[in-house]
Amino acid sequence: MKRFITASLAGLGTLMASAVALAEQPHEWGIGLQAARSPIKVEMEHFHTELLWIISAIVLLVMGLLAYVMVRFRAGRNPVPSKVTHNTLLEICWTGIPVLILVVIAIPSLKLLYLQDKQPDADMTIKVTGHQWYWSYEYADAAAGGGDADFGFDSYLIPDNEIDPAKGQIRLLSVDNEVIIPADTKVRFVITGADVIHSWAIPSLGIKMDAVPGRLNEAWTYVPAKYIGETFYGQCSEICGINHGFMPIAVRAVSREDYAKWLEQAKTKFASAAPSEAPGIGAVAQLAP
Ligand SMILES: [Cu+2]
Repeated sequence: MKRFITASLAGLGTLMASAVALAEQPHEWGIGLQAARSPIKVEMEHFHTELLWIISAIVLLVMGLLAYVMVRFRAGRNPVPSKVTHNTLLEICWTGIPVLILVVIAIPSLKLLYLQDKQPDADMTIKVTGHQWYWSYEYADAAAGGGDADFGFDSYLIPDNEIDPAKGQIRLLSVDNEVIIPADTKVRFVITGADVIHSWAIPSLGIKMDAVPGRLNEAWTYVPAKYIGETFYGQCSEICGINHGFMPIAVRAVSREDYAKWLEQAKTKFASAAPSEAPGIGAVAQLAP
């Protein structure tokens, strides 16, 4: 028993340590939501907690009623059952109250959906394209606050045998080219697919948006300055083929100054490496009679 407690405490210690160090990525034994790093995710957490209270209250009420009925109206205690089948007031209540609960849930839910949906005054836009099996990113009006910087790059998983934990790289989550965004900036993402449907999802930013060929979906984020230097990890969240599990997403927030510096380097570094054409669409066109 003593050993068990010691082991549990040690486990808890590691768990808490890892929860601090790895807040913006999945970690072992994690059961809660990933730590919020954007205003949308903060709202999502609130909504989640609110729903949890409502659900718990309903479960307790129904369980209590069932227990009461089973004890109070069992055959031994209630040998002659009542023949009543209708009760107008009761029926109005058990229809009306659930409707009210649904309305109470629907209002914040819709507010949150519209908050996520569009960001009309975004400072910059990044186009995200899902491919089998990697992501490509295009910085169109990438200079925050105006300016022009047209370039793009592909972002691939770092294979297991090249992962370097000393550099903070994480198996199945780290990529060769991270998406760099400035903190304290409204960043709009327009998301599409080149071949099949993928989904661009980053739990800590509260983003999960389908990448559908022939369609531009939208998402946005705003990372407060206190999270500068953090990397937010995500994975493709729509089964898209054999390597669906091997096209992770890594977004890093940097200061506006560092972003400007990175932008200068990136413009030359990625100038020659234009993002790949959509191979899926080309292949289909060739197959057509
Ligand atoms: Cu995918």
